[in-house]
Amino acid sequence: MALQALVFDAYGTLYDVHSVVRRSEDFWPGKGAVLSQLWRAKQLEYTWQRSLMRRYVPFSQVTREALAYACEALQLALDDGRSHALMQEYLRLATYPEVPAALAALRVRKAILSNGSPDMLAPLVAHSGLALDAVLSVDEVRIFKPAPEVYQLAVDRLGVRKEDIGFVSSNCWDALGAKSFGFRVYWINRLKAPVDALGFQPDRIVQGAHEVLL
Ligand code: LAC
Repeated sequence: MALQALVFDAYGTLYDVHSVVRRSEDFWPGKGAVLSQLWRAKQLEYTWQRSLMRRYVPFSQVTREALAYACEALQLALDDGRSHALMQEYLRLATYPEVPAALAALRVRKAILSNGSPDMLAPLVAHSGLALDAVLSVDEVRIFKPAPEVYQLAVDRLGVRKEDIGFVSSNCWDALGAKSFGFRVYWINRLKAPVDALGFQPDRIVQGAHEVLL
């Protein structure tokens, strides 16, 4: 029953991608929340489309291109300066409030496994001060979650059997991708959403990182 390692998704799970709203509001008052939602939705869509097309590019490029799309769709004027400023926000996203203490209290090996590219993850993790044993990026396998190759990367790099890894994500599609692969899965359901209809169920549904392993 005891898990040998916990592997966390980054964006949306440990780090709040909607931290970008405040900076967006400076540029386009009243539009920050809608921009943030569309930006995130397109960012994820592009990862899935690129994975199916076998046209991997790093998440930093995906994120920048999704921002450009979202601004065009919402008719918000984006120049290089604003694009750069918003991309910089991604390097210092806030952690969800319970995350730092929750991770510190978990006495097991902890890693991040993220779609994020190393150029985004390294400054983000450093800025947040979270203590992790490994930060793993899909960049090594050049395909995005929920491709099984990505979850296998955690098995290979941590040297732990998949049955002994607990995977934690707030993104239901990611949680179920991890379950399909064979991890023991905690879905952090902060928004009280229904489970995606993909033929799998998370092992545990929790409200925040502080409920993992309880
Ligand atoms: C990640 C995305 C899925 O961090 O949020 O991998």
